[in-house]
Amino acid sequence: MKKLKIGITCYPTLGGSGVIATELGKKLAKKGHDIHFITSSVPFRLDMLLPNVFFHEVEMSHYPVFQYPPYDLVLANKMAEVIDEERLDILHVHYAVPHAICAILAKAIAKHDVKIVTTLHGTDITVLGIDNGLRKMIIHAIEESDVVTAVSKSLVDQTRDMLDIVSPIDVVYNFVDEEVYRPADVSDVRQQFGIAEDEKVLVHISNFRKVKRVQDVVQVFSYVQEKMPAKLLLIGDGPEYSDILRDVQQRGLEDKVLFLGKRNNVAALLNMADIMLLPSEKESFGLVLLEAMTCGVPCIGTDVGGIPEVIEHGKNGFLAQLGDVKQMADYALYLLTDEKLWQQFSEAAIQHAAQAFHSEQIVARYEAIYEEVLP
Ligand code: GMT
Repeated sequence: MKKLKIGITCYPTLGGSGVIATELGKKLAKKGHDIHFITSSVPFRLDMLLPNVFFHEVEMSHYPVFQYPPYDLVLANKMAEVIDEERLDILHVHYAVPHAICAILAKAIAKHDVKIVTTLHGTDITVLGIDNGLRKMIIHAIEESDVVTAVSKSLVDQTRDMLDIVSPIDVVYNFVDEEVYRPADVSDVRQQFGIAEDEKVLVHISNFRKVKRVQDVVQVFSYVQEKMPAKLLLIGDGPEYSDILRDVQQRGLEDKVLFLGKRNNVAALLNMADIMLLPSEKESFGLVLLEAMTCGVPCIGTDVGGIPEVIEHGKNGFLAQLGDVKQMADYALYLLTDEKLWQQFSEAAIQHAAQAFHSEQIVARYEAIYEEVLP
């Protein structure tokens, strides 16, 4: 394939969409494309040692005349500059609002022609789509992009239902870097974290927003630890943190629940785990599920959004109805009390992740999309 000049805009801080955008940029750079990140800070997983990866900072000045800092306009201006100076072929933006809107504005300003690829990640549709203050803007962003992709079939259906969109939306699933996420012996890490040999480990990773239902994770764990020695790793931080901490204390589980805060590299922590829990109320994909599965950790999630596209119920993990914590605990106990069955699920998880979501396959899919849209 012809080497392309690709601009990428995402939220550079922690979060699945930022991770995907950054990993995609890195993989594309390794395939020889020139990658230009146009973001407010260096994406947290970006390895700036690659010679064909560039970072263009969206710098915000604080003018007292503006009541609100005009981030979107400054971003659009920066995008237009980079499109012209670098003669970008593609501007791949993650999130309809504001990033696709900024890209559309930048394209109108720039002299050089560029194609806009927009990837929807979920929150832009499931939360912002029902906010009438942004609805028309999101529809415009989707309709005016040259190509729109979404990270699951469920997200495509939701986008169509909620926003009456008829233009095509391609499903391109998420992926992980298999060199980082893979099964590994981490007995030394288990020791460092004070996990005894006979203890089972449950793990949950999220940004502790209400939709993640971390309180359900704690309830599931509470049932499980009554039946066997176990620890729960809670990785991440966010608005629900204090309530969850209080809940854990009220249940007397402080010694068994480890709050690990935000972590950049979670592969070693995942490799300590026996089960991943994701009882979300909204989830367009659930990248942490794939991270866990690639390490051979079976997952239990809710039958919500894109989760059933990732977990195969009864094969490599389990799906339960939203809020059915007893069922989730029963599934966990079922797996944790049968070593042979757990092993079978673990292998099936690794296999499914490699077959359905391998990075090579997904990156090639994005390249094909870029090629199709270019003149
Ligand atoms: O889940 C979040 O709150 C973060 C959000 C983001 O923007 O990173 O995640 C969304 O995008 C991820 C990457 O595609 C998906 O794996 C998550 O499922 C999706 N979150 C929701 O749909 C709530």
